[in-house]
Amino acid sequence: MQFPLTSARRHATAAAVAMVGVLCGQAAGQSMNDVQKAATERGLSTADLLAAAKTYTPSGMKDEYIIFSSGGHSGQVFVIGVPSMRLLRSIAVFTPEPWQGWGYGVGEEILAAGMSMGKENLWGDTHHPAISETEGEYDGEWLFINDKINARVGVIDLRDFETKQIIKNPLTVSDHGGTFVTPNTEYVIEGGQYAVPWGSEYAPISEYKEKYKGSVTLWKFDRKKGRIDESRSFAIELPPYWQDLSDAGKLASDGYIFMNSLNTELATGGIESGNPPFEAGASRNATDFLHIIDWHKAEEVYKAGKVEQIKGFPVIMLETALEEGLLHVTPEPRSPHGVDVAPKGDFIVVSGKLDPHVTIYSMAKIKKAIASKTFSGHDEWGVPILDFDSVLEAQVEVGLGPLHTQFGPDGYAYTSLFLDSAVARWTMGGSYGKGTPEPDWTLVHKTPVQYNVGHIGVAEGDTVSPDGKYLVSFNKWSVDRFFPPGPLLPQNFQLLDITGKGTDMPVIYDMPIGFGEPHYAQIIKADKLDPWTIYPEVGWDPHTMSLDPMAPKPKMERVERKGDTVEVYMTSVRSHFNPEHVTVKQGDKVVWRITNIERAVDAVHGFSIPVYNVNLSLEPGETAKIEFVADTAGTFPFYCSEFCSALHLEMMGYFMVEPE
Ligand code: K7E
Ligand code: CUA
Repeated sequence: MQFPLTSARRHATAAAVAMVGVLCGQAAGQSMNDVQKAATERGLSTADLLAAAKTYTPSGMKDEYIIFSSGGHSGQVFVIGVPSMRLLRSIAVFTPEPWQGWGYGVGEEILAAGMSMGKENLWGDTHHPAISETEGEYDGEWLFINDKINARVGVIDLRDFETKQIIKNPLTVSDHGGTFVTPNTEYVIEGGQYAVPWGSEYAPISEYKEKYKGSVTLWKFDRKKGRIDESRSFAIELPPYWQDLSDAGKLASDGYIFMNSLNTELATGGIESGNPPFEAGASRNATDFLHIIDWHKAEEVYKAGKVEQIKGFPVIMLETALEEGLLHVTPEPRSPHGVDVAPKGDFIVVSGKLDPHVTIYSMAKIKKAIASKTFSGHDEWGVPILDFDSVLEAQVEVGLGPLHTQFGPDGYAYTSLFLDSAVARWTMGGSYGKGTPEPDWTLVHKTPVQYNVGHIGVAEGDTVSPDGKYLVSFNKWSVDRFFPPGPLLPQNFQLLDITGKGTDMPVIYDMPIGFGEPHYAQIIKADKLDPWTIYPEVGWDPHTMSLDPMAPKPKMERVERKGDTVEVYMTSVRSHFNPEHVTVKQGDKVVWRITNIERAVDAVHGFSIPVYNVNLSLEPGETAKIEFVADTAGTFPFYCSEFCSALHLEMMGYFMVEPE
């Protein structure tokens, strides 16, 4: 039996058949008839087979691109291959995660550094990952991620895909417009979000205008140390709007930060007292303000010491920012969400959630308006408002609920439409014009997605040289797409093939994400990443990224008592720990060092102690140190929690705590 073949699809089918032929390898006894038969039995169309041929990744074949996706309120980052859409790992950042041994014996100090106001916080709400950049290109060395709920930034080393640092913003308690990096990763930008008094101290909401503050923080990244250097970082005070998404300028707009806002109405809510709820109060105005911040200038002002120390952190006060002319705003329609800088830095695209257009600003016109002081007025805080018409380049009607824009290599731009549940393709003008068959600044096509897309990611689509090829639609709802695993449904990542022109941009794969609610993601060419598969030397401490001189080595295993402290020097190798008996007295302090001395790729050992809430993941060469007080007497079989060998169940020992 043949699967249905429309004339329009005949060409595509030939390609599919050819590709499936290659994929099948024409093994003995197989033929294209078998492909047709299997497709018919499963009710697959020609388009389905073509999509399969474009995405099916046989065992051992590697992906061309890698997605780093935020994990939303799982507090983590996900690593996914494209086009296979296979989940390769999650990276624990703000939330303890036992498989990675994050927060169950190691990582506690890093997690603790991010705790707010002396309280334990064991989750995060990750929104915007940023791969480090060199000259506006992803360089694949570092990854940054914000935590919206507690205004924190995580730093992940892409040599081992592990979190090395968590920084708590001392000024504010929520962030959204971050993380974004400047073109050479000089700074990691973190915009505040919901205005609060400095340090999130108490002030009644009736004092909103006087006491509540907006801000943006520029964290200095020290590439050599691989850490944010708090001592060279600073913030800029902004009006108490809710700062929203931001992007760093590049090339034509190098040196600028663009940051949206909402609630320029300064609504303070209070539905319970008969006031308009925030949702109405904060979307009353037809426009909000795009902040345009000259960070080169701000850096000079900071270095000249024109700052105030607030909560021990240097802040360029709003007054100073205005005196120095480093802050301007311009109107943006309506309840803006995404702001995205075009590859050459010459255009800035803003999407207003309640406006069916994307609004495109020209950097050349912005610079001119700043120089000639073409203001349409000043806001309540005296911030000069650049005249909208004098900085506007174009508006393109794309559809309902535009959120985020990414760019292709060929003059197309793509915008997610939350309400339409679609991805719009439209043409750029200016220096990008004529790259496409269609006229400049024109909507070309909308591909429906399922459902309610938030961010989209195009391969390297926010760099100076987008690759195009693939677009991933990070959909918020999945409704009827998958088997419902209870009422909490997965999100849906849909892969689109954008190699075609015009209306040719089909969905070719659905990937359910059954963990957290991702927001932004960046997609990098896999060959730009060069991760380690084993640690460079036996006794490597991933937290310092250096050899630990105290790391246990073979033949130096021992248990040593020093007063009330018992020090354990342990090694693990298939399939035993050495030593296997560790006996202490109740109340002893235990310092347990353990090294995985394996050199084989993937020879990971776990180390878990019951009752004491310990689980480590020790990758080949890794050493770790855990410390605890043996306050509970008993007999505790510890074991290796990774199935590392045939005799893995025998990879155990006894931790015995003698009662007092
Ligand atoms: Cu649109 Cu936090 Cu970037 Cu979600 S944000 S979608
Ligand atoms: Cu080592 Cu199981």
